[in-house]
Amino acid sequence: MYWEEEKECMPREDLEQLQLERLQSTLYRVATHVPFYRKKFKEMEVDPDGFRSLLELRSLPFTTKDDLRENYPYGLFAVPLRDVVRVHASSGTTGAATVVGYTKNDIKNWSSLTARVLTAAGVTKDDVVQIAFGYGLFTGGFGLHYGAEKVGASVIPISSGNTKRQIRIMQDFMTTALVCTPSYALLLADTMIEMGININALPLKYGLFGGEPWSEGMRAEIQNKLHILATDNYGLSEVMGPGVAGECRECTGLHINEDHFLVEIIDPETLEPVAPGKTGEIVITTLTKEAFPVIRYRTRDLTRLITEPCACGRTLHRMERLTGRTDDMLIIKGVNVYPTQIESVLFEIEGTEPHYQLIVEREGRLDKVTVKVEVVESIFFDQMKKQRLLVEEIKKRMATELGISVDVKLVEQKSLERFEGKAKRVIDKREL
Ligand code: DLL
Repeated sequence: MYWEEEKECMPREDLEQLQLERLQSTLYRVATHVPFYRKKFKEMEVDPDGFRSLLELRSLPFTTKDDLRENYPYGLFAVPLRDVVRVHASSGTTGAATVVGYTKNDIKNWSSLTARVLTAAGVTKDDVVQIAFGYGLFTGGFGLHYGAEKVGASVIPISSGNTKRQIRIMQDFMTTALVCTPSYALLLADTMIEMGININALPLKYGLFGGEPWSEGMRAEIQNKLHILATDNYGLSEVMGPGVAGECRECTGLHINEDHFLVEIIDPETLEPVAPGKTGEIVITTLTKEAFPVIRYRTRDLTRLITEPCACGRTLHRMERLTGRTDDMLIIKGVNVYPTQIESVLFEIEGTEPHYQLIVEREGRLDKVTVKVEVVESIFFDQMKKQRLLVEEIKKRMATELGISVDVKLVEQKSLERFEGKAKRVIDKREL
């Protein structure tokens, strides 16, 4: 049930002591080997040798995606390249790629952490794990692959894409755990339904999904269609990749691997910590990374911390499923909303399909959003009246539940683009 019980269930006091010691050695490492941090520490008068308490974390500088880009490709590495055994990169949607490296030891830790995430979701050595994340510079495929092997499961490194082949392999190789993005899981499910496959007869038991935002509604949809337990896992290449946090079978938030990552939740405007339990940007400091340590990395991801004990027995704090990213936020007639909130409302409305797209345009200083949503066949080809009622209902729910007014366009089933990796739900036509 646990991969590393002694770490995952550590008394908080011991964990905090371990975090402090690991932070001290990380600070020493970056101050000695990374000119970028040495300079920053000097400017901010940080004495890495005099760091005595986790409360002093706030005196340390932040690291941003721009800092990574400015030091492209290897400028922030803390070891010589000869000690780096693996390089990954995140393409991102804008700007230069960011490059990250791993020593042998980093790969060992990474494997243990993805093994934790897989174990927490229920995966054991008796499972057949189909990894439908891309293998390559993206961290998803390789990251979870090494963890699944460490668990001792039989791993199918199929990588992403080729949906029909994924399904055939899933049937023939008797896959019990599927690992991919939630949107791809849904595409696989819909394709199987379309092909008339009896999903109930498949041995599939678990789905571990991550890499992109999704909602509770989407979880329910995937669980119902695939007859599995679907858990959420989170990570980002800049701090490691998958394995930063993952849900246990209670599905009440993602346990953060706090013995390797120190997290803070800050207000992205004031950069001060938010009140306990409040939502803000998660900022992560790596505690064990050798090749590519980062100090107070601004993830831009929004979540809140759950510190109450979890029924599973892990003492690691949890983060709530991500609400969105600070850079995804839409301001619609003055109201701040995230695409995931729109998704949650759509999922509750009868007659709509779980496929949608948000078209964002700018009118003056505000965003105008058109929600394109696929509807069930009976409505699409039915009388205008039913369609009108559905449009009205979506508009009304968006207004009452999110306080926003949107335009709604009903579209035919399968008319919106499907994705094999991360879904792109927002089409941004603004010229910012
Ligand atoms: O997506 C790492 C990963 C791979 C995580 C596979 C989980 C599974 P990047 O490509 O660097 O790394 O993208 C990281 O994706 O900052 C979030 O905005 C988003 N993201 C990742 N996991 C989740 C999740 C990988 N569970 C960025 N829920 C992050 C919501 C997620 N968003």
